[in-house]
Amino acid sequence: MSLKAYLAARAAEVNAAMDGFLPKVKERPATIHAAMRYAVFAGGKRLRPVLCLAAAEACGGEVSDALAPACALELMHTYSLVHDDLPAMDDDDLRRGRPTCHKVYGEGMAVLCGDALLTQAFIVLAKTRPCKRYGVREYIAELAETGGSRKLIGGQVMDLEGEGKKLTKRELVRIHEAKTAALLTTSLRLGAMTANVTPAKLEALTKFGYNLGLAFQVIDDILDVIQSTEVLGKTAGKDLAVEKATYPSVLGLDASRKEAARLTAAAMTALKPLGCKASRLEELANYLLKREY
Ligand code: GRG
Repeated sequence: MSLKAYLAARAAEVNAAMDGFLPKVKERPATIHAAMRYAVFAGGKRLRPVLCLAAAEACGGEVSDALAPACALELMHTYSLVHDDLPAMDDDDLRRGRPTCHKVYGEGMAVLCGDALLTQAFIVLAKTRPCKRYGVREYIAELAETGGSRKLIGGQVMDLEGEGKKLTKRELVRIHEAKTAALLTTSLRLGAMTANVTPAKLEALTKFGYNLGLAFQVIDDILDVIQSTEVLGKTAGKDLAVEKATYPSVLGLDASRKEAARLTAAAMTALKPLGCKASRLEELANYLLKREY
């Protein structure tokens, strides 16, 4: 199957599962369920769930066993986008090509929508089938640690506190290790765990996720500079406009491109212990690097 077909097929499986995992709009109170569905079914790339499913497959597991964690990851990711777009945070009007959640449902409802999506992530994750090495306790601990104040929220704190300041490369990397790389790494880890992965292979996927996650962020920052709002589905040039520290602003555009390529190569090297079963993950990493061009 081509990568394009693979991405479309896995995204469709995730969307169908997500539909089943989310409360229906007619369930009361209807507004919050409509807002949750608005945020989730807005056409995201489903990158985290796809990485989760691909990692399960690379470790000899079944896609069906990894669907619950895959959806939980997308729910946590979507919550972070809804809250990040709020006026008190990044203050954005456009996300995934549509008005942001608070623009449609109001700020109070968007706060609650993010809270509900985060809570729903754990309801869904708790449905994951335990295997020999990993039980529901391990799955929950993995995602909770990633969503907490040491990772996702910690990264957002460093981001907020860095606003208007000139950051060093080290400080910038620290933010994105916590924000972007942590959730991508956990996506791979959770998928692999459903396949009863060995500790050695889990470690290899952790290194892969770290490098892939940072490469993804470098490219995201480059795209913010070189692409249009229409293509991005979010406000282009926003980082520059609010004087936010980004890879291009700290390293320059050329050095950022080289950094993305270096990180992608490091990600590929990390995959070696998984052998040829990791070819889909390699393809995904290359695809993410090339989305710039
Ligand atoms: C806890 C509020 C809060 C925030 C945590 C992750 C995060 C920090 C904020 C989200 C906004 C942001 C700029 C994150 C960086 C990672 C990133 C590039 C997200 C966009 O991911 P894509 O491109 O989006 O996969 P789609 O829409 O395709 O799912």
